[in-house]
Amino acid sequence: MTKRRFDPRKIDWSLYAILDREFVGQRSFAQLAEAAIRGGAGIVQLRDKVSGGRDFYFEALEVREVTRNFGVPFVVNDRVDVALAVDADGVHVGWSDLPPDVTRKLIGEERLLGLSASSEEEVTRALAFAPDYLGIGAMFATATKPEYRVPGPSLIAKVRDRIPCPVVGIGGVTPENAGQVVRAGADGVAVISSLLNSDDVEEQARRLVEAVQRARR
Ligand code: TZP
Ligand code: MG
Repeated sequence: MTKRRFDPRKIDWSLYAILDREFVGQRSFAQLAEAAIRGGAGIVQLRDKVSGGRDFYFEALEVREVTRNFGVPFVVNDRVDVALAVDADGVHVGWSDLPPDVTRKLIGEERLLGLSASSEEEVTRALAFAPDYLGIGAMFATATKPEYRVPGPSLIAKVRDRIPCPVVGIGGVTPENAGQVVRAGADGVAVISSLLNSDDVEEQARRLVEAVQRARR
């Protein structure tokens, strides 16, 4: 594990901020990344399901600069090529992206590999690839990914003991329900809409972080 630039055990997983293209509006990626980090996000992901490689690359460069200035790890969703092009600190792949072992081969040992799971079977499948962290969801029904299964926080409670890496709960998480996710055994929460739909992303990040930390005590 010490081969990674960012040791997964030392990352603050409380709030894993996901900057999704479709929620940016008139704001810039750089502005949102900075607000999320100032509010306490310990890791930042860029997610773009609509742009082509060119726009995705320039967005990633923008986020890359901010995360580097703050010393916070930066993960690119889906796209290994974009991650390598901007020298991101990690890649998150799902089950319709490049296979995890192929992704690992391409990104090397110094970058983080994140995987998704939405069932006990997917947890087992993911663990075979020794991911640096797991995103488990959906915790709650969410319009951001409406077709996704909703196993809820109880899935985390069921599988936590056999997962050796950090776990973040994802899907429909808000400051109001984040505590349930942490009490089920998650190290933190990964959030898009509750964070980016706010006019004050920094303050909303703070609310999410506080909810997570309160639940840990
Ligand atoms: N993966 C599982 S649920 C989800 C993703 C990307 C959507 C998370 O977005 P939101 O808006 O925080 O529910
Ligand atoms: Mg994906």
